[in-house]
Formats: sequence, C-alpha cells, structure tokens
Amino acid sequence: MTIELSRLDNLALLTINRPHALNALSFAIIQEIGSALDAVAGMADVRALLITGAGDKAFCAGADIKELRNRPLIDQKRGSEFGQGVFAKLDTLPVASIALINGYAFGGGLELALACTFRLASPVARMGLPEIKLGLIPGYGGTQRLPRLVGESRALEMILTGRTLNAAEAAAIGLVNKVVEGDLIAAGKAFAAEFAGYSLRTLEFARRAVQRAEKLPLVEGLRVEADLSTLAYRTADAEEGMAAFEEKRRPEFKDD
Ligand code: CO8
Repeated sequence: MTIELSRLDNLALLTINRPHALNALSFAIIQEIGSALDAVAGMADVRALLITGAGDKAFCAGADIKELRNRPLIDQKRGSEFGQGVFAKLDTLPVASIALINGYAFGGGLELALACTFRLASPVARMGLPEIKLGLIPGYGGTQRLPRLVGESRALEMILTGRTLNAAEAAAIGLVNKVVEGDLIAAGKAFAAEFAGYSLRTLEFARRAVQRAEKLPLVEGLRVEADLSTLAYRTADAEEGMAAFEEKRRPEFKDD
C-alpha cells in the first residue's frame, strides 16, 4: 500500500509513501486515498486529519505524468472526475483536514492540499500548478478551488504562468495558512489542538456554513447561516458551553 493511515492520539495521519517518484499520484494511489478517507470518516474518535508526503523532498509532485500519455479521451475525462470525486471527500469528511506541505506540491499534489480545510507549509515547500508547461490545465479541482482561496487574478497568474511559489509567497497570498519551522507533524498537531477540543458537531456546522459562502448569493448564504447557527444552538454542547461561561469553568463538550 502506498497510502499509509495511522493514528496520532485523537488525530488521523494520511501519508503518501512513494518518495522515489516524489509521491506522484497514480490512479491506484488516488483510489487508495479515497479508501483511506472513507476509513477516516468511519472513525468515531478522530477529531482531525493530517495529510503529508513521505521523504524530505515532496508533499506530492502531482498526477503521475507517466500514466497520462496515450489515453482515450473518455478515460482522461473519467480520470479527472474520479480524482475530483476523491478529493471532494475532504469537503464532506466529518472532521477538518490539514495538509502538511513538506516539500514540492505541484499539480494534483497542490490540488489535494487545496481540498483540505487548512494548509501548513515548511519553509522549503514549493507550490504551483505547472500543468500549462505540459500543455495541460489542472484537472483535479485546481481551477475551481484556487480562485476561491486566493482570488481570480492570482489564480490565473499561477495557472497561466505555471509559476512556482515558495512558502513565504504562498503564505502572503493566503494559499497556506502558516509557514512553520521544524517538525511539521508536531506543528500540524498543535494547529489541530486549537480547534479539536470543541464540539465536533458544531465544528461541522461552521465548516458547512463557510463552504456555502463562496457558492451562494449573500441573502441565501445568510439564510443558511441562520439555519445552521440555530441547529448549533439546539445542541447539548451549546447549552454546556454557555452554562460553563456563566459558571466561569471550562466547558466539557460531548459532541452532542
Ligand atoms: N509524475 C511521475 N513521476 C514524477 C513526477 C510526476 N508528476 N514528478 C516527479 N516524478 C519522478 C521523476 O520522473 C523522477 O523519477 P526517475 O528518478 O525515475 O526519473 C523522480 O520523481 C524524481 O524527480 P526529479 O528527478 O525530476 O526531481 P527534481 O528534484 O529534479 O525535480 C520537480 C522535482 C521539480 C518536482 C520535478 O520532478 C517536476 O517538475 N515534476 C513534475 C511536476 C508536475 O508537472 N506536476 C504536475 C503533473 S500534471 C497534474 O498533476 C495534472 C492533474 C490533473 C490530471 C487529470 C488526470 C486525469
């Protein structure tokens, strides 16, 4: 298996382990990622997912270019839809995900990171959508997720030039949340610890509401917010959180 799924206390860690090919994504590996995400969705005691690449060079250098040549068009289209579908599992995963970009994140590798809820990068990370240099354009969600994250103009700049950004440049445009020195997995654990203790149900309501923001006109988005914030209000955890405030104690959330 190229995809390794392990546990770090209350977190799951998915590692793409194909360092000799800079963790490039064959279709078989994408299938494995899909199965691993399904497994994480079924783990009741997991509070966040970390994703990283094995080795010291790459998070993931993108789709396996060697697999892409001489394919019937229909297979290519289905391949793109397949990868999009697997990465979209991150949108509906019950827990937030954090891409730990430990080196190169190109093409489909960056698209995987873009599908995560958050992105942390080591100072040596390098990111880009270089498909244009291959005569291609992104096919695993990059043209849709990147502009939502950094705006149309910056996304077009990256996609049309295929330019490589370093970690500081990526942080400056909001492509990554943070650049962290040292142990990236420890940084991922610390980042997750900032939210993983809150109610899982409430965290999910918040993610659902924010996910709709880019897709809906403001009036409709505000309606979604009113509905989801009311659902959050109805949880036992909301009752506990507000009671704990009044009683000047730490809340004990039960994901209920
Ligand atoms: N696919 C296959 N093999 C790769 C890939 C890749 N994307 N990237 C690197 N490798 C392999 C190399 O071929 C090499 O293998 P070998 O030793 O057998 O020759 C090994 O990894 C090490 O790579 P390099 O020697 O090139 O390492 P460098 O440190 O010199 O360079 C780079 C690192 C800059 C990352 C370079 O490897 C590179 O440019 N890689 C390609 C990056 C790229 O273009 N990614 C985008 C791919 S296209 C894509 O992701 C489209 C997604 C949607 C497709 C929809 C499909 C249905």
